[in-house]
Amino acid sequence: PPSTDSTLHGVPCVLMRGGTSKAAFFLADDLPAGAIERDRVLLAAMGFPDAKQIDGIGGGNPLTTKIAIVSRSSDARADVDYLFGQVVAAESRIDYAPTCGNILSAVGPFAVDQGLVSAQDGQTTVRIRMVNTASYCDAVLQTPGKRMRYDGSTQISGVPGTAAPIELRFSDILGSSCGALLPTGHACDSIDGVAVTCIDNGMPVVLMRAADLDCTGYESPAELDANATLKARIESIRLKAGALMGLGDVTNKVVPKMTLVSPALDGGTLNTRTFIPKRCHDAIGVLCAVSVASACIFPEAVTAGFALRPHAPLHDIAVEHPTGEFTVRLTTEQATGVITGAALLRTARALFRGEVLVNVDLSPTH
Ligand code: NQM
Repeated sequence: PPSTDSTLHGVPCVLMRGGTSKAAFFLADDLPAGAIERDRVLLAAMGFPDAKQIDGIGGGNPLTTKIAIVSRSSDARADVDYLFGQVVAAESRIDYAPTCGNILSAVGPFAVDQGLVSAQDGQTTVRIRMVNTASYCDAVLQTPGKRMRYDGSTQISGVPGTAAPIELRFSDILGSSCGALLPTGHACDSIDGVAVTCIDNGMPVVLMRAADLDCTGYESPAELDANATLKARIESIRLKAGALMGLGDVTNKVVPKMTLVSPALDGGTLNTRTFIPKRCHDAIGVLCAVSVASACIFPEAVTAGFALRPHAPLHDIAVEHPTGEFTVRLTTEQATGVITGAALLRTARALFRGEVLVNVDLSPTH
């Protein structure tokens, strides 16, 4: 039943783990229609203004301060629309510029659980439109008896235990935010005297060799976060790269992401440390990993010295990160080497369902 308290208003909400991130999921119809009113409700639900989000359900870390808004799609190519929001803690603001591939993995399960799509007996493919970047993903779910199955035997780095596999098959993600896979027109540029690869296969990312920034690339996220000189150098490169990539002034945006690359340690293709963009990720974002993997097919990219993939129709590229590895399967056109698809496995699950209570008035202002 709805809250009876006169100052707290209940909004239906499901907290979901998607891959290595967590988000509050809402049906679009349960939120105010206007963007300003909607964001006021969402920020109150997460617990802003306060970096720890002590008065809300946000997790105090960018990976657990995420929002997903889902609705039936009017697009013939999709079953559901997924709008992602990254809460920017320092500014009590929600950035809708990027999408998020980890949270994307929970969109299919949420859509089935909420009855937005009807499940098949066995497997169900949910066609998702990623509204932020106007791109598409097919999520293949396990649905025996036409019900979402969460348990299974798939293990992903950074998540304890095992769960049912969710296969994400992306299409149309080349240049998702920047308009081109190589938005500067080159596989390598020099910014502040550092060689960089600016790339966007689902997520705008700037790759830099760790050694060029006086790091090994094997430091822990905490060590890197404590290195103020390094972070200032990365932010200076990011602001210039953002403009070169056609993203404009990125001072207040959470893209491009910044990835340090180095040779693999554990049999993978390459090793990474990613800033998202101010704090070091404990693992790596899904679409960030797809973009990093995509750089490995270019002989001019900063990865080429240790992670160049020869011309082939199929590439399994293992991206190592602080808590394990992430394998991205890229398909390329045989003749031209042009990337035609990307696929990977994630797991996800519902954590709780109910109402989040907010102390803002939900009635329309006019
Ligand atoms: O790159 C973190 C995450 C992400 C985003 C971030 C993601 C992606 O791990 O698609 O998944 O880059 O802010 O959830």
